[in-house]
Amino acid sequence: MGEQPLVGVIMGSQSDWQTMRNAADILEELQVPHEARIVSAHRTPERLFDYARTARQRGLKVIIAGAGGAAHLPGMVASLTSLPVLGVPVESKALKGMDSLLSIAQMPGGVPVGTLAIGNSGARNAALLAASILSLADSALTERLDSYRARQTDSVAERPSEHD
Ligand code: RP5
Repeated sequence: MGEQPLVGVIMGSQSDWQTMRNAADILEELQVPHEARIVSAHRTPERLFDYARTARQRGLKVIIAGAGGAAHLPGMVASLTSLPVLGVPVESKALKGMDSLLSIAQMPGGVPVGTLAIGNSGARNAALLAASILSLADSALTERLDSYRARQTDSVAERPSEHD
């Protein structure tokens, strides 16, 4: 998207993109200007500091941060900016994302990260929540979000089918 990004979708590794693209896809669908970047708390700490410290002045309003395993990225970003940070626990191979979930959710009081579900659902919901936050000051986005919900409701059949 060419416009000034309002949502930053960041992730600890290229391997997280398969999950985090679900967030980017929803933002695209809702026409929310966004950017996607790889920012690792462990491998590129200087990039992390720079990204988080300049986020507000660059015009970002919400940051969605996805990471797996020892998932310090969302918490570290939240420590460096007062923008809302939504954390997505990426499913890890060894512990199926329980490690990611607990390391993102168990923040000390005073440094909040809004933690979503493990994996693709969490990434999708982080984007919907980011859009919901932005819709507080954007009535056109509110309409797009409401239409999204209405389409979702309409897509649910009343009776189960024999064919999935
Ligand atoms: C974390 O380590 C990343 O967020 C990723 O989920 C996990 C594994 O990274 P790779 O070894 O696949 O680069 O920092």
